[in-house]
Amino acid sequence: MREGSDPGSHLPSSEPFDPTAAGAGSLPAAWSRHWQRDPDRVQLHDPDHGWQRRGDLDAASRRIAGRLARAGLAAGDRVLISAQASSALVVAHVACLRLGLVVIPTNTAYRASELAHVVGDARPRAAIVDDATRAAWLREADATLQVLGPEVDLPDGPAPRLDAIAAQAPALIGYTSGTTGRPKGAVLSHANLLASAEALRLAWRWSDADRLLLALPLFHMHGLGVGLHGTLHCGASAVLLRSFDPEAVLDAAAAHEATLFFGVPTMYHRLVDHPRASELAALRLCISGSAPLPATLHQRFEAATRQRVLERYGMTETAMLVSNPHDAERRPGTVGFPLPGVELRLEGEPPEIQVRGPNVFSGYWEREAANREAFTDDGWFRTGDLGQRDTDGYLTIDGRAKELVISGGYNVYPREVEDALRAHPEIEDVAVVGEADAEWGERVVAYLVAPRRIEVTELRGFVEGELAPFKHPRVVYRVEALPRNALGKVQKHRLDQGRVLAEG
Ligand code: MCA
Ligand code: AMP
Repeated sequence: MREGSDPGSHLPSSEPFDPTAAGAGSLPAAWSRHWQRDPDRVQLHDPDHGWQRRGDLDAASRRIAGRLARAGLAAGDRVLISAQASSALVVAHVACLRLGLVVIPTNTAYRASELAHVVGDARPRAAIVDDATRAAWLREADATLQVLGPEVDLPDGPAPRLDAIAAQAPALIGYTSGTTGRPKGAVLSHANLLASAEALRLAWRWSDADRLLLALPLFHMHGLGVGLHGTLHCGASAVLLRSFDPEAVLDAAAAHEATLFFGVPTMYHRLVDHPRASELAALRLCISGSAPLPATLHQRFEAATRQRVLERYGMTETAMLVSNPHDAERRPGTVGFPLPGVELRLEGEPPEIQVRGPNVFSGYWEREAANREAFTDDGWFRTGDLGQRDTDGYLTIDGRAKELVISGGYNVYPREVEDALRAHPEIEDVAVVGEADAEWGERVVAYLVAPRRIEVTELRGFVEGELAPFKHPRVVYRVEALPRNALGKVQKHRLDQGRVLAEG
């Protein structure tokens, strides 16, 4: 640890944290200050279109906002966006926020029924998608929905009023945490997202000289709220990759002299053994999150690349919460200290992590009962994660009170998978859990009671129309019965103790 530094504060000695530092109120109002100050600096690179300058993003998003406004969309309307990373997608996203529209980022792997759930719940007026099949599914879900491509191919309109939305207005609805079967929408305001971006700017010493290698999808908080919004907030630049491929990451890092890489642990697992891994030594900072980074992988990665990965912890509902320090020891197996503005407490037995701060969302979209459960009476958000702090104050996440499997950084809600499997005529009883896996962190496993052996391929075929492939069970155990307590509730911690009749 550097002498005199306080690893828990995260702050550079000269700068205090002010959640309203971005000042201008909304995300795009804060970003546009950079666009106006120096429009010629490059901002985003995508493999098809090359570099886009700040001024290009300003002008292109202004034009798309004009089209959306002419098509009748107005502040507060929801727009579902589901597309692979590209500069067109970024322009469309920024245009929506500039008009005060509320973006619903949606996984491109979703199937018809998953999309129909989001459409039915959030009632978007428009959707922006990059694939004809998903476009058709969306039209089936709501015939009145305006379904557009990422280029928003509509007639231009008169210049609308931009960047005028209030800080407290909603910016995103992120679908997550389906303990009741289907995901619910976490509503994040511009102020929530600005507070988080400002905390990260300070804590990670993120400056306009940084260049992020962004191989994460732009439909989750990690790629979108941290990677893209952070880049725009700091006036920095980013290189977008359509998908994650270690070779492409290494090539892009070298070609564009990247300084930052953000990834989920599965990405670090795939990079660490690559023969060119040592090239990553040229980066300024590597950050991991969305799932636990095993301490052994942290150490192997350092040996291969000389990078001490900085692990951090966040949630869709809160954006980023806790981070290892930039200047002091980055302790493997821990997530570090609360970020500037975030208050954290450990409550109950086993201790649950509860949080408060300007980054924390105000509630789920139209879910009063869920909101009462999500917050304590004195206003703290229950994360559902279990944790403890070591004697130096570093937080470790050592379990989950909520039922959740995290596979490759994607959340899978066992209840949703169980509901889909239960529709199978021969499945009498089913329980879905996560099993440790070196590459994915956890993999989805189903325990079935059925009159015959059902192979995993058959099971996957059965849920194909209902569930995105990353939610499919990868292993199936046929068992005599599921262990239940006196109240009839399945005891998931005892599932692996029963007699297995077949495995597939
Ligand atoms: C892909 N597959 C997966 C996953 N991803 N299976 C299980 N879990 C996954 N995460 C399967 C596909 O279904 C397919 O299998 C096969 O892998 C190859 O698909 P492909 O798309 O080529 O996979 P990939 O490109 O290798 O994807 C791996 C990945 C990706 C790059 C690690 O999963 C990924 O981008 N993960 C990041 C997710 C993320 O951004 N999470 C942030 C959430 P088959 O052919 O058999 O169907 S935000 C969050 O958690 C909070 C706020 C936070 O703290 O950040
Ligand atoms: P999501 O609902 O996709 O926002 O996922 C949030 C969840 O991811 C958290 O509640 C944690 O369970 C998990 N998570 C995020 N970052 C980490 C991390 N660094 N270590 C362990 N779990 C994490």
